[in-house]
Amino acid sequence: MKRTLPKVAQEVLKILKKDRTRFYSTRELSTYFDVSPYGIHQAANELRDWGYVIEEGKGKSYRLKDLPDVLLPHDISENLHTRVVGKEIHAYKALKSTNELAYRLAREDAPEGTLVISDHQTKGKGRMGRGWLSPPKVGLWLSLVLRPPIPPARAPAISVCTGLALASSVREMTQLDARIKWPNDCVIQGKKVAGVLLELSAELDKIDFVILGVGINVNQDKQAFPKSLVKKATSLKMELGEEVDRLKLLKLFLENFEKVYSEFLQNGLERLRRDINGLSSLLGKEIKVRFGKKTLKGEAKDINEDGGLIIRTKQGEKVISAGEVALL
Ligand code: BT5
Repeated sequence: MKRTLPKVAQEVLKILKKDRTRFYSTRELSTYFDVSPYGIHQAANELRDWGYVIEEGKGKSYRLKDLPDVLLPHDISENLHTRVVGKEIHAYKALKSTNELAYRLAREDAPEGTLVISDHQTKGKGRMGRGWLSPPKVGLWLSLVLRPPIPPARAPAISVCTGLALASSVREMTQLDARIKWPNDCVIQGKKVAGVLLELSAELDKIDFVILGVGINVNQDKQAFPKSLVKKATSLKMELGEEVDRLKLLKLFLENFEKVYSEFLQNGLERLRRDINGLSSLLGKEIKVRFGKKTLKGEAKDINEDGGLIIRTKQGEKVISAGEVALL
């Protein structure tokens, strides 16, 4: 069920957030806007229902003691410095897959930048029918509706741009050495901390919309990963040794993504390429790429205008637009 916090409760919350050490009396709260003391009482209860810890003091006064450990639309949009991304937010406690819902919303004309986010995914999707583990409260599982005016062949560039926004956001927030692993991963010391899934609705020469799915492992402990993933996957908490604020990271990512995406729409990858290559985990390394039933070996050289990987092989330079990469 889509959730929105009623307006009065949102206003009360804003005031309580200003100073979390003090109690605000009902009288004081009701002078900020035209609401009866009973309305304030109701708003406090509403906030409690959403997981905010509201303490009641003497003479019907209220203090915000703690925030809920879930991502709520009004918290996401507060001080979010974007023009388009995240202007419409659909936040859920649990969904099968944020990509799936975003796809439906896009078909119903959801605007560019619409954000779908869920605390938990019961059937998170990876590429090519694979799954994506998305346990509750420890990650960022989100999708954005995009409507880029580019031909479908250039769509992989969006995946690489997202990798740049992911790696930069993680670096900025944690100082960890997060890198872009072409085509759709963000890795730390070779372990996957985030993945990107692009789903397209397009005609031959024109994209109708792109659903950009992003999963970031934030606060999982090692036990959250099955044995098969322990060597391949990691979370920011596991790398940093402490929890990371999911809300802060989400906003940073949305802001960084918007910057990178608008630069891409204006000038393609021309100027972004240097940053992308600078943060690549593959560049200059000997790699093996599997795509379809083929395998190619060589040195990762560069990315091209469409986000394809340029590899120097014994047979000369080759470009591939998607595949699985391993270091040799
Ligand atoms: C991806 O696929 O990396 C794309 C992941 C996209 C997930 C987001 S979450 C929000 C949005 N809604 C969705 O339903 N999906 C998107 P791929 O490169 O195919 O990697 C999938 C493989 O990574 C799996 O087969 C596992 O081996 C591994 N894996 C699964 N869950 C993982 C996790 N949480 N962290 C790291 N690796 C994982």
